[in-house]
Amino acid sequence: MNSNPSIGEIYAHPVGRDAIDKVLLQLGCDRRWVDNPLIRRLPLRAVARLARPVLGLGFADSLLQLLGDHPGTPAPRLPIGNDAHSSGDGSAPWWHSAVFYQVYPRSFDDSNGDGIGDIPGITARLDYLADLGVDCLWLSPIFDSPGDDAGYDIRDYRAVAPEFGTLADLDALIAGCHARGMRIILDLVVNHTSAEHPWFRAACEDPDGPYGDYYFLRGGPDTPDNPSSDPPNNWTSFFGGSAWRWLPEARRWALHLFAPSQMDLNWDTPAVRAEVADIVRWWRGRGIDGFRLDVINYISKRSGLPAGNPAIGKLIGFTGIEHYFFGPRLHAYLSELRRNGFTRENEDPPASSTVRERRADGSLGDPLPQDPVGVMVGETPGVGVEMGRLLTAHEPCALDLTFNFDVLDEPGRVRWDDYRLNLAYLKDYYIDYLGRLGAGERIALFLDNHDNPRMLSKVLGEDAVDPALRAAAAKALAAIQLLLPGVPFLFQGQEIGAVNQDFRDIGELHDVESLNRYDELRAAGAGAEEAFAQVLPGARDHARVPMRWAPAAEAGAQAWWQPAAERSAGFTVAEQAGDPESVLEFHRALIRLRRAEPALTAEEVEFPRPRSRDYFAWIRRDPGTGTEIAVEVNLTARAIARPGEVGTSDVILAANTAGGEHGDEMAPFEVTVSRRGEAVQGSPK
Ligand code: TEU
Ligand code: CA
Repeated sequence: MNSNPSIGEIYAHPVGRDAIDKVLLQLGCDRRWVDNPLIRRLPLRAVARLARPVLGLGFADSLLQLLGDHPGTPAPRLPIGNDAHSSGDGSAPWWHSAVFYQVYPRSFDDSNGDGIGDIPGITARLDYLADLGVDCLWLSPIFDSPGDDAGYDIRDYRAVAPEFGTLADLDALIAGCHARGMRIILDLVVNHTSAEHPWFRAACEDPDGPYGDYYFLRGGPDTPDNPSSDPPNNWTSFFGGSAWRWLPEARRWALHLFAPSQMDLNWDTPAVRAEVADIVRWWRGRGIDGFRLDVINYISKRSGLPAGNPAIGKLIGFTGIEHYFFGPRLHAYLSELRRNGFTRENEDPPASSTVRERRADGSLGDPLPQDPVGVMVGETPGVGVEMGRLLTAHEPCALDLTFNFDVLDEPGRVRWDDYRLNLAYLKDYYIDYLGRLGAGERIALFLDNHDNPRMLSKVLGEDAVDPALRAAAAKALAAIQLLLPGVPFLFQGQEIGAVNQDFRDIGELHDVESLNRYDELRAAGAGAEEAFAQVLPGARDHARVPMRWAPAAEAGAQAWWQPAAERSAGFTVAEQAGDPESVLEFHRALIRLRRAEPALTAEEVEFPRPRSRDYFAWIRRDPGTGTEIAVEVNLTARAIARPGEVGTSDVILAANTAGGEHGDEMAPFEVTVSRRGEAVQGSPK
């Protein structure tokens, strides 16, 4: 690319397209702006000059540097059936049609009453998860950790934190999953370790020794004492302040993109990459089926750690991010890890256990051979659609799936904003995202996780106090997440319509990010109430409260490490189980339907009425039989007219119909799933 390409040329580059889309999204502008041919012809530098008040100085150079790191034309796509994504025999990999379920162990089930959820507690709920239809569990970190970031600061990658149980407990959980036809993946947090990890201790003791290069230690014996000197660059931490901490004992600065005790690993050091691959192989041997990889797109930092562009820092909220969120060697490091860590070698000892086959009718078969490649699910904040595709669908193969976080907020909004998310945004987002995929590509479908307020609360706001509306909207979200093409990741509590918590003051929050943000706001002059109000909407604690198994448990709720503040009747597992109208049973029914209908895990999809703001419909098609399944969702809390041409009267599943199935009107948040094609034309089912 020349030094002053046109907007169109930038947009033709996958990384350029995502970068422009990101800026527009951040500014709350319509992405279709770039479709204008006049704008496409404009030179980048001219646009950057005009937009200087927003983009600041040096935007064009930063962007071109980023593009220069990555090949402009994507390498050939991996053909399905003949690639690292396949099951080894040429068929599609298991996760193409799987439903994942994220467990937040600290708040799932507490087996010994110490107020902290634990591994035996999860094991005790495996029948519940299998009945729900889950194919694969993902556990947030259960490793030994000082707990400065709820376990995302790991001290020992091969040990279980004592509050969660023992390695033997984990082995039992793995075997218990496999026996029920479920796989299990763990959380690989290897952008950073805890400062208490032996590697970091060794690095501090001898910064010039072998472990010094495991981290980013900068400065030297002559560096004047902090705080009299400046940190090595202007990068900021996601949890506030500088991304550098002074280590008086080592007389060095150390990089931490997150909390000051989460030390960034230097992946340019081959020994670091070998250690990570070893950790993965070790867990694969214990029967672990893969990993979710924490902030994995941050592992490759630009050489020399150059200063971040302040304007980009202001726009995105974090200074320096352009030098590591899609770093120069990211793809190379991930494909290497796939090969050396996730891929089974013939000489590897057999895994302790492997998953039993689970057939479409739910019955169980024999244990399957271990997957040739453990699944790699990338947590990739900031990665857009095209970058995600580069990581998942192109040679050499890197990740299997990525989480695209743009789904969580409307353009121009961030997590901390208190606003009502319009479901029409989800519709636009998915139509665009799915429309950009090639054959064989899959997206991760997620709406909630342990880092975000509940999507249901974002959609309903105050109206979530109305139990009927709450249940109805929860079912509409479930239909979107479980019936669109892609791989759903449910987060615990979604299946019972969990919402945000009525936390009253900062004393009720535990999360490092919220507490730091609060302190920063206070330091900047905000009053206690005002600062709390600016933390609450985005607080990660909302999703981290205990799973509500039964109302009775609330008697002892105070005993939990984080008591749930939200206690409305009707939103516990015990109250919903067996009630066909419940949110829980609707999830079960949706997952059962996914399993039974090949159309719902095939790729083909069509979106009738793409521009409607209140009606979202899609038609899935089974290429084998030609069977079509139409899904219609009323995205609003009002009744709307039903367009006639999409659904049929052969309704196979519905929710919120207000009694009138497939009438001319759709009730608030109504969901209708109906069969079209062959079966409708009379072939008896
Ligand atoms: O989160 C990464 C991340 O970028 C955000 O989603 C994060 O929640 C933060 O709020 C950014 O402002 C992952 C984990 O999911 C999160 O729990 C950890 O705190 C973080 O990485 C560090 O390991
Ligand atoms: Ca416990």
